[in-house]
Amino acid sequence: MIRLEPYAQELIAGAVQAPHDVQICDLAVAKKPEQAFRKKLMDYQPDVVGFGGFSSQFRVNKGLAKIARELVPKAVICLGGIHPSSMPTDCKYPELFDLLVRGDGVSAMKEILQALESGRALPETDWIIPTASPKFDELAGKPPPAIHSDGITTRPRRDLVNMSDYFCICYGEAGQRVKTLFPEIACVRTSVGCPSRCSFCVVHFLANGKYLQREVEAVVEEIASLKQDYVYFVDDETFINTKRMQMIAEMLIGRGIKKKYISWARSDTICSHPELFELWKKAGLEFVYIGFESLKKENLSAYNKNATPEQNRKAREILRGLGLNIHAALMVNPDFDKEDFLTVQQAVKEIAPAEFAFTVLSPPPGTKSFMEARDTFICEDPCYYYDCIHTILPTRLPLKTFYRYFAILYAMGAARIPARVNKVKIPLRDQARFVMAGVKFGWQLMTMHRRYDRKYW
Ligand code: B12
Ligand code: SF4
Repeated sequence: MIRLEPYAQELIAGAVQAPHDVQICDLAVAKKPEQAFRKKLMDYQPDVVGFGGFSSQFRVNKGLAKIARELVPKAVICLGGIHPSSMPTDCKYPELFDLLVRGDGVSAMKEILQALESGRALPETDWIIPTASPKFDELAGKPPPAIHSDGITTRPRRDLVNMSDYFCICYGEAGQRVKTLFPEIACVRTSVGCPSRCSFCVVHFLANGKYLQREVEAVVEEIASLKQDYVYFVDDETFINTKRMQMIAEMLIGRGIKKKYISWARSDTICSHPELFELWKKAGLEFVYIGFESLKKENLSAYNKNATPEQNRKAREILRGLGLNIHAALMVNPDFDKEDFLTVQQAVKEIAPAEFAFTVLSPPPGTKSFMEARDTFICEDPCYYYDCIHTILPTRLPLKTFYRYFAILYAMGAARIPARVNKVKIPLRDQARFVMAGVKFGWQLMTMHRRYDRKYW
């Protein structure tokens, strides 16, 4: 239950300079998305239409591109973001998209606009690929080019969206009364890429194995300019360079910038640098997201997590000791039997209080493991189902039983959120909103098996 601004689109909009203009249409916040999209196209009559989003949103993007072809037939239509970056050959629809952008969209958009402005043919580079190109089929399994520095230095155009549409969950501190459980939030990116190689993660493929860091001054400047009190770091893994993170915290404290921060961190980093998290607590860090994945050694080794159950437990102790809220990400393997689910239940009890997220281990689209598992998928459109909640691999337990156990985990997690355990006072309307969303999600999980062929139930 967190909704973040369309940061990628805001950055790409930053590439559009006068005399051109740009608008963002975030359909995630529209009440009637298709109608909103049609209206935007008719009113604005764009020359270029760009789509982005998760792999699971590609099917929706195809439908929207069809609408764009009908309503603005002369517009150049391009598709960027995670899906064409990881699975370009899946996006070969010349009737819908003119161009694919793999990797950085900021520098790509600059090139596309320059070409259109000067009447040149649409560009064809390593990262801008016309869907009609004969070279298209050679892209299978190839990572996108590493992100260009433009993609990390450009200022996002937050003025093009309504920032009050975006929020996080804030659980406050023990005994505190909070004004809202869902404060407004802004995103800030400080780096791209991650040197770790967790087997289920596509980040190193997307970043082409590189790790790019933004100037600390620029990061602090962007944070200082924000109207929002909360900041979510949309890095792949924020605390990789601990010296740099120390500098950022010191600059924030030195400049008296008072914000609250949400960030991902690895448990081994927390264990080896507890003093850094103490410093960040002073700078305003409130919530740490950790990919614990499991408290079992063999699972962590299988995921190539490069962290141990002991480090996971110690990291939890350190953060609790500092009074920081924890978001604990735990992984469920399609191969799990009843006993394995009970082990995860045990981990939930041990880690609590925390906000819990459970994901189903699924090979990421575009990677070698995805291609290798292709014949075993239990759904026709695995990319559409790739949200780490739907399984794309066969489960050992019948699907109905699998998702019953999965739903139990979420119910156990919801009963152990920091706000409940710390007795934080939350406005009644926010409590109701939280409970309603939980009930809706629980129902979706309990009926999840119905989205698959009956033979798997
Ligand atoms: C922050 C983040 C989130 C945020 C949401 C971000 C948002 N605004 O919606 C939260 C925490 C909510 C989240 C949730 C999930 N996430 Co997430 N998330 C990320 C993360 C770490 C960074 C994304 C980001 O904002 N980056 C900063 C922006 C600026 O970079 P960017 O998106 O890459 O955009 C650049 C280019 O791709 C390109 N580009 C992007 N769009 C477009 C469009 C056009 C037209 C053009 C030309 C170019 C272009 O230009 C941009 C600038 O250079 C990525 C990791 C990653 N490396 O992508 C995972 C990632 C995107 N998430 C992923 C997943 C699976 C999920 C979840 C399904 C997981 C889950 N079950 O909880 C959910 C789904 C939520 C949903 N909406 O359905 C996967 C997606 C894989 C895939 N193939 O779809 C990733 C890649 C992580 C991973 N380890 O695999 N996520
Ligand atoms: S540490 Fe996080 S971002 Fe890095 S590879 Fe592992 S899961 Fe991906």
